[in-house]
Amino acid sequence: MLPMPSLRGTIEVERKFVPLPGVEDHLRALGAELQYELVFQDSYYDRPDFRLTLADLWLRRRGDRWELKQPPAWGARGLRGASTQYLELSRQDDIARRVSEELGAPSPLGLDALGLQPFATFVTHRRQFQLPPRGGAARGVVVDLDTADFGFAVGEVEVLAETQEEAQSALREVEEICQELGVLSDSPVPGKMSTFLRLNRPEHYARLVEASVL
Ligand code: V4E
Repeated sequence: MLPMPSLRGTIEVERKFVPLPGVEDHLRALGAELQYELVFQDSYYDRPDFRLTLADLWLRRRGDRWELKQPPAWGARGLRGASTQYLELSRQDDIARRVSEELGAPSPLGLDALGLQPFATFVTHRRQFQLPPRGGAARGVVVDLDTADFGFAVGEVEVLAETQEEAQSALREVEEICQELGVLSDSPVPGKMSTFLRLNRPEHYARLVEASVL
């Protein structure tokens, strides 16, 4: 595995689950509190040959900001069984640099000049819960309950980490919370994006499954 160049971001360690009725009561019983309720639109972008997503790079526009998720180290995958870890970049200059590099374009090129096209747009209604920090951890665990406008609901347990070492303990914490919530499934639970692609972009979906990205 190659060392990670200096991209500034946070590692999001997460596990998706199927939100069954009563999940909010269960969360509150574990001490979780509703932090906010929010509606937002995401548009995901790629080249027509799916070059970014085939490299497990997820570029989206949320509101007026670009965001990018990529595996935390070059050459790694963002998956560990049913849990995932991705480096989230939110600095607009880092995102343009990383995407330009992946596309072999001279850097820094603006994202508007890279021939990118939106391949998925959907609106999410999110209820975000926060669990208190445990065992001396600096950050609490966040649980998102999402409903997308194409009729799909998913839950996510997530912990943010700054380093790979922190990400390892975050993985354990995420799995522990899923266990306590009774939602620890052995196999990965599909998220909004993979469901959107399966329903609306079957060719793109098939390419990503074939390449073991989804
Ligand atoms: C990383 C990724 C995709 C991008 C969407 O990421 P996700 O965290 O599912 O979206 P969302 O809206 O919850 O973002 P947040 O607000 O938490 O930042 S689409 C596919 N992947 C990779 C991936 C994968 N291969 N398998 C699983 C189970 N999840 C994600």
